[in-house]
Amino acid sequence: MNVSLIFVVILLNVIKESVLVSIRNDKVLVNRPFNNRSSSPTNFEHFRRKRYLGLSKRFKINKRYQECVAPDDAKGHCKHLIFCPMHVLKNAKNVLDYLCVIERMHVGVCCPDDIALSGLAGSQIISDLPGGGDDYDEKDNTTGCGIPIEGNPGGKKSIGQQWPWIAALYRPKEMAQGLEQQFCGGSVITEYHILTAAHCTLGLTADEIRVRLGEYNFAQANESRSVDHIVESITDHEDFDKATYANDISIIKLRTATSFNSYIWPICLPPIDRDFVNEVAIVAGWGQVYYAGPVSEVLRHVEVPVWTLEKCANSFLQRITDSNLCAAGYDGGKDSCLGDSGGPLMFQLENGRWITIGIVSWGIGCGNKGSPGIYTKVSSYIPWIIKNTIAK
Ligand code: 4AZ
Repeated sequence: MNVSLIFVVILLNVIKESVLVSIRNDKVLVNRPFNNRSSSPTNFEHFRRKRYLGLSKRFKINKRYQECVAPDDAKGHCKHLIFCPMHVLKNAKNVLDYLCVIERMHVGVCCPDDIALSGLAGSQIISDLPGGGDDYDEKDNTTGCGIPIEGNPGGKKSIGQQWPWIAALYRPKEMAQGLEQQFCGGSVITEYHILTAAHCTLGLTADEIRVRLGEYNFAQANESRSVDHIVESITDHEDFDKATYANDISIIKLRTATSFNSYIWPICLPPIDRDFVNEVAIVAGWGQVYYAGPVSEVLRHVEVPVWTLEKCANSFLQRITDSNLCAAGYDGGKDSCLGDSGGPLMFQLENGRWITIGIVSWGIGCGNKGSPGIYTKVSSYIPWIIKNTIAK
């Protein structure tokens, strides 16, 4: 072994060590529900049994915003999605024509005035929870998307309940030499829908993918209460470009609705007006623990700062657009990797709710200093997500 060979071996070990920490299991972040719910409507009797997807606590105000033209040229007002019956959208030829923006922050829908008066009616995005049971406190109306409910009564949340919106996409055993091969991640956004990356699902049919929810350790049977779901349909973004990975977003619809509990819970979609540059987000997944290394049996996560688009674009020859987010440790080592694709880049809002701001898309290697992970920016795709989930 000559001197240069020894040098190469040492260098390889240094690189390996630094990327090994790419996704670690840190302590749980402050994750307490926000309890000031003064703006919540309390006069809906059935409200307590419903969980819904929203963009922040304010989306619950059943208020008429700006005037607009609703489907069939009806006079309407912009309203939060949960307050407009979804058949209004389903009947519209082009759903996107009837979306509107509320206070520069939320995506709403132009709801006809004559049917928008009845209050909480948009049932399709209200997710029913199992009534009663260990995991669900009937009296608890302080949680919704992005705020996991506590685990066992009187007990602490287990590590498998830390990120209950994370979905694992895997190849069914019979199609993968008898082994369940997890190949991508995703996030639960409604009881039927998983948000993931188009490059994860492209070219695969529904029966070639299974979705496991509530999983933590793939190698251990009973440490969480995981549930396997059959896929009903896959909707890749129509403009996904497999050469550039532009519009790397896809929705998986489950054949049967999932039940929400302390292991399975939806994450919120982000507000559209906020840019998360310089904030610290978290990416989680079962992907490779270093570039070209083994995948992880347990769900790992790591904190990653969100880079400015300029700094990010300067790091790549490829085009980085404002529908992308870039995130990674500035010194390398903290990053997502192969197998984490499709999973969420998560951020906790000041009100305690977790939102998904990015979808793991691509990168050059993993954890290399100066080369962050590239994410699909979820806030750029809210109308597309609505069109392909609740309005479909
Ligand atoms: C991948 O190919 C991949 N370091 C995902 C994330 C990153 C690189 C590659 C980011 O799935």
